[in-house]
Parts: sequence; C-alpha cells; structure tokens
Amino acid sequence: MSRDQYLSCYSIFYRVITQEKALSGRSRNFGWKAYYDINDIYKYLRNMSKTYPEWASTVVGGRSYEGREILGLRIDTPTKRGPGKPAIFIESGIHAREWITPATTTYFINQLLTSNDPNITALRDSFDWHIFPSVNPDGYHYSYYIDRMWRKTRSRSPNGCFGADPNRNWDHNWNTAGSTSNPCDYQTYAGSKPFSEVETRTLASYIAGVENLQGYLGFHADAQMLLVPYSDSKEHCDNYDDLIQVGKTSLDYGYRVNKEKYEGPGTAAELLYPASGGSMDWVRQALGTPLVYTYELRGYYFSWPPSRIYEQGDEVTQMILGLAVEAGRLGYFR
Ligand code: 0X9
Ligand code: ZN
Repeated sequence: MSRDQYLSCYSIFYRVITQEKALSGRSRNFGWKAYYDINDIYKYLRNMSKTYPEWASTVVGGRSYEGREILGLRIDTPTKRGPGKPAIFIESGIHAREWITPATTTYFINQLLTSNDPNITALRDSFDWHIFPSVNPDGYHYSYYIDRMWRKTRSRSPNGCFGADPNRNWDHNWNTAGSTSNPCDYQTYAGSKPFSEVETRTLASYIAGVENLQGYLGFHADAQMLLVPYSDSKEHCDNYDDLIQVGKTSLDYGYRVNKEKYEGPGTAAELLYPASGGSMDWVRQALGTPLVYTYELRGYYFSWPPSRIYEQGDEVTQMILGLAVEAGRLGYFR
C-alpha cells in the first residue's frame, strides 16, 4: 500500500470510528443510529422483556471474568406449535471489537418483536429464540471505553497479560490451528486450556441445556462471508450439502436487501483460514446441532458507520428468514 493509499484509508477509518458513539445519535432512548455500551444493551433487553412479557424474557447464558452476566433474550411466543418448538440460538459479540454484531442482533430482536410483516411474525412464532447480543461483555466494555480494537476476554494471565480469544477457547481440537499459546498475543491466544474462560465455559453449559436446539448462528465481522463447520480442517460434516443449500438461500435473501454479495457458504478452512476451538465447531460436534453457521458481516477494520446499522440489520433479518425458510423446505424443524 502506498503512503497516499494508507492515509486515505486511515482517514476514512478515523472518520468512521469517531462517529460511532456520536451523542447526536445516542439519544436517551435505545436505537440503531449509534453504538450503545453494554449497560444500555442490557437495559434494552430488560425493557423488551417488560414490554412483551408474554413473548420475551431475559435469560442468563453465563457470566464473565469481571462478574457481568451474559444476558440474552428468549423469545418464545405462545402461538403456533405450542411447547417444544425448535430452538435457534444467536451468538453475537464473541469478538469485542466487532460492534456491528451486537447492534444487528438487537436490531433483529426489534424486528421480531415489532414487525408486522407476516414473514417476520411467522419467523418469530415458529421458533424458541435464545438471542445473546454480547457473549463477551467485558471485552465489549473494554473496546467501547478503552481500546477500540480489543478482541479477547479480559481474564488476567499469571504473566500479567490480559484476555484469551473466546473463539479459540472451546473444547474442539483446542489450540491446534490458527491459535497461539502466548497469553500476550493481542488476537488469538487460545487460553490456558479448553474452556479456561468463564464466558465460554458457562455459555457452553447454557447452550447444552437448550431443548430441541436446531440452529446455532454466530455473528462476526468483517469478512463478509458465510461459514459452515468445521473450521480447523477441510472436513465436511454429514449434512454439508444441506448446509450449503440453506446457506445459499440465506445469502440470496440478504442480497435482495442491499445487493451485497457475501462469499460462501463454505468452511472457514477453505474460505478464510483454519482455526480451532471455535464455538460453531464445538456446538456442531459436541451437541450435534444440525444447522450451524458463522456469519461474517461487513465492515472496515471491524468498524461500520452507525448511520448505516439498519442496512446490515435488514440484511441479517432477511438472511435469518431465508435460512429458516429453506431449512424448513428441506424438512428440518419437523
Ligand atoms: O477468526 C475468527 O474467529 C473469525 N474471524 S474474525 O475475523 N471475526 O475473527 C472466523 C470464525 C470462523 N469460525 C471458527 N474459526 N470457528
Ligand atoms: Zn470475530
């Protein structure tokens, strides 16, 4: 990259990150024109459970090193199939700096709870949703107030360095690919052992307790692609062809919104880089959940203009709808 290219890239990036918390957008009421901190996000979830008590309740998916809850919203309306609906779990914000993922996830919650579009109300009523906008709340808080590019958790290693990569810490071929044993690595420290991080350990036990879990969707930024298991090898899982077909329809639905093309679907090892110890792979292998995906949303250096959150919010809503429709057509959820 030439110096001029570098400077122009940097100035775009600088403009984007200085707008993120703009007070003009971050009004007293929660919304999607600015990025909100973890307390505001949690307040929003609690408000939604109070506003829609028949449909939604807050759930605690685990806890963090600094003592925060991993707070989510369970949306399980009393309509349609009655008890025992297929469950879908949404994981966002495992990487602290990927701010667009908690934002689009609360956007999606808002769509489920307030949209009058019959496709969206049917989507809401057909599943038992377990939605977690920020599964790494300490990291998000640290990224929000101290170091915008923070990715990891905030646990302290004996040598004084902080954090492990929570998407390298799950007990699936732990620390064998795309990870490091160096606790001071800024990005991909796998942790001292599988599930060394309280966040991944407690969340895994919550996920394992979700009845009839049929879908697990993890949201990241910013590679703009759709990934399927497994991530540490080129191995394909037994319903790989279904995963690809469902993933394609999901991307088609998303494409109609903003004409944005995502790469994939395919495995991380084939499309991105091999990485072990990820949540998606653990869920697929340990729990046998049939529909497991990682969505890499759009962005520039993990940032996205707050004035355009709704763009990716609408895209993600349609992608999830497309996924549910196509998987239903293939006979899942019966
Ligand atoms: O490296 C990652 O964890 C993800 N990319 S990111 O730039 N958002 O950090 C890719 C995740 C792919 N899935 C797994 N490795 N399990
Ligand atoms: Zn990520």
